Amino acid sequence: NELDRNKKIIGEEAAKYIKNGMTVGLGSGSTVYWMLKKLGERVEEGLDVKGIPTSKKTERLAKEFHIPLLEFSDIQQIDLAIDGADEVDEHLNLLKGGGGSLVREKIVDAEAKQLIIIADESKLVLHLGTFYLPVEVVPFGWEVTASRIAKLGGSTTLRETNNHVFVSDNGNYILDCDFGQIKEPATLHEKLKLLVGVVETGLFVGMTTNVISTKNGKLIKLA
Ligand code: DER
Repeated sequence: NELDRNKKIIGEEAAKYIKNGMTVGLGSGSTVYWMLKKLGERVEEGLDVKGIPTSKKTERLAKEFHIPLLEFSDIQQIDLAIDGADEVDEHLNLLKGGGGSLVREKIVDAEAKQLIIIADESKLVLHLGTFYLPVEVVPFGWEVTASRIAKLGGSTTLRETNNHVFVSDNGNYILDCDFGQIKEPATLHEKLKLLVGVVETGLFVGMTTNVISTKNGKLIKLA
């Protein structure tokens, strides 16, 4: 369908930015899927690249597409990371975590010399916050962490999948938080990070300078 077609052209475009010899941060999500597929084809054609995955799901896909993988202990630097997003505001601040991989994504994305975000036109917003903000929390005492977040003005929902509490790749829980429109993402992120029990937030502020998206189904690039 239209959305998948947009994700495919964006993901395949992003794969072109990967140069021979690079160490690449491999993001997570359904747009990244198309980048991984195209990267796998380029590896089959002889491209020399090493990937560092941002989730177990991405690790599985990379292996399926024969993309060589590295552990953090093996790498000198991450030349480029390519990742998805749930929302992108006009300052290119991001709301991420819809797929539950925000902690490993942020660790890899923050380490990369360059971060390219691949997000179709449905993700481009004036203000972050229409999509609930995922916050990863330690399971122990998550209830009191949730009430601390509520005091900041965010109503929280413990994320579940198939009627079970969702557990991240890091063994933590995710609270999906409704803060309404987030006009000051940096401020909210900092307040949340200071709360006892909070591991990481889905606010990726000032981390990217390049977004590949679409407009009426045509590729556009935001810088
Ligand atoms: O969780 C994330 O931040 C992922 O990047 C994901 O939400 C991206 O969304 P997509 O599956 O629509 O690409």
